[in-house]
Amino acid sequence: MTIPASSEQRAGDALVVVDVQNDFLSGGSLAVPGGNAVVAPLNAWLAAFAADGLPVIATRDWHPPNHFSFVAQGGAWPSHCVAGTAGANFAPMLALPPNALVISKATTGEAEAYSGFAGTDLHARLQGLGVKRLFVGGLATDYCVLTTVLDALRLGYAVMLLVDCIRAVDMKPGDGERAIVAMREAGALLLEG
Ligand code: VGL
Ligand code: ZN
Repeated sequence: MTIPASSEQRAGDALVVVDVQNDFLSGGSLAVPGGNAVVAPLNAWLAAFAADGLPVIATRDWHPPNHFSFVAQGGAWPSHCVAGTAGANFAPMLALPPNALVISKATTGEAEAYSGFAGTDLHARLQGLGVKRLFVGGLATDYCVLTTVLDALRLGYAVMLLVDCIRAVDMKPGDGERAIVAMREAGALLLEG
């Protein structure tokens, strides 16, 4: 069951844009298949949240050059989203408002943080803003979106998953679909558009 996009944002909502960074887009070092396709629908949500003066959060992978998740350190991923490099920049076409709250994660050598809540002050910041419900889109469905959504639900937020605004790595075929099922079963509502 997917809710049509006519469900509107309201006071107490925030939009969370997960890791829409150059390295996860086409030509990037860890390009997510179809990743570029999230930008246009996310821009529509960004415009809607901005028009209503509602908070926008942008998370970013922000790794040191020797992050332990990189192949050179024995990890699983090619080097990606190294802090301060072009690959770590938000996609230039992503229309983030100037007052977007940027949350950097996995910023030290030995810590992984797929979730925007892991090792960050995101929860405290949202509480300070009186946020109760999160609209979540971005990359990648089966890693950072999945873990961010599951953490949010555990922390007591309602979550609207923007299914047109996410794409999966699909290291194993079906990972993205399984992640969506897991988020839905944990309590996320799926929202089109
Ligand atoms: C991510 C793999 C490694 C993500 C981050 O943003 O989903 N995936 N680091
Ligand atoms: Zn990473």
